[in-house]
Amino acid sequence: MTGDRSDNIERLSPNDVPAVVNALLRDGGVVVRGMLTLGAAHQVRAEIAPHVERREPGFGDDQGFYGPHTVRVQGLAAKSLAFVDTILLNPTLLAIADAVLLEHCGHYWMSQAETIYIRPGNDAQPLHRDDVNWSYAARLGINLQVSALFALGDYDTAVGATNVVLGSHLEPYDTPIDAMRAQPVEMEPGDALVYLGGLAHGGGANTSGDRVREALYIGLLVGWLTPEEAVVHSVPEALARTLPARARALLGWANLRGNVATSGVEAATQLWQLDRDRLDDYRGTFFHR
Ligand SMILES: O=C(O)CCC(=O)C(=O)O
Repeated sequence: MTGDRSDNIERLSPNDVPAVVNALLRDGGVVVRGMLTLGAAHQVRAEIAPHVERREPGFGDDQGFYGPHTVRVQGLAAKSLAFVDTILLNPTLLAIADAVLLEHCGHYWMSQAETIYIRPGNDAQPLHRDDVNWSYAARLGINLQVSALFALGDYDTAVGATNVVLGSHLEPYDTPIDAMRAQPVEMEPGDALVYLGGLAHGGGANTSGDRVREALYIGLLVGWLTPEEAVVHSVPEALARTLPARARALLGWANLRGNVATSGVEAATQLWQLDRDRLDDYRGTFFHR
């Protein structure tokens, strides 16, 4: 499927998390080969397929950025248990996020997860840094978000492989992006492009004529910033009760400790609470109040 690769992005095994983190911090993005098994990629794809079929391509008025021929489905935890088991709780992804984000927060949570299925005829997306969503915080010059784009199917240049500008995460977040330095990152199904919120990137143009680029995006964000997707509203209480505690917490059904524990007081702080009850105690008084 993929031909000669002209990019120079590191391609590493999910079993060597320290090497992945090292490449991520150095280059801003890294490919983790086989981060999902092929079986898991097929399962996730199959479970979300009916939702993708029902969804119109495009996204509100902002067609240029989100793509008039791109299908984006969110609320994935309520649509696919395979998504929860193999992507949200992916042990490699969480180990990377622990290493990168816990330096700056007590907890992180999911900012957004969505399909990004780029159909033929969609132009390349403008290059951008995701951290622009949190521009005040981006000025701090710390890592706010770890994201991954999982290849569920074809991910070559003709279908719109993601363009990245390696090293751009080291520049201030509002530095103009040099498109001449962008390179497409081709992947095999099951591979993931893991990248920092400061990396300039964008979906590629789909010039294939007859193939769809099927990617699944997930972003993990420091717990003191507001997620991009209103995640907790898409996970009903009945479902939240059945999920593993870690999944519940990542989806906003748990209290957050915003700060790194630098003192006893900060360690005790509890954000995202209701009437001082613990949101993560599903046997407690929070539900059905
Ligand atoms: O589809 C891609 O490869 C990147 C998508 C992206 O960066 C976005 O939609 O913000």
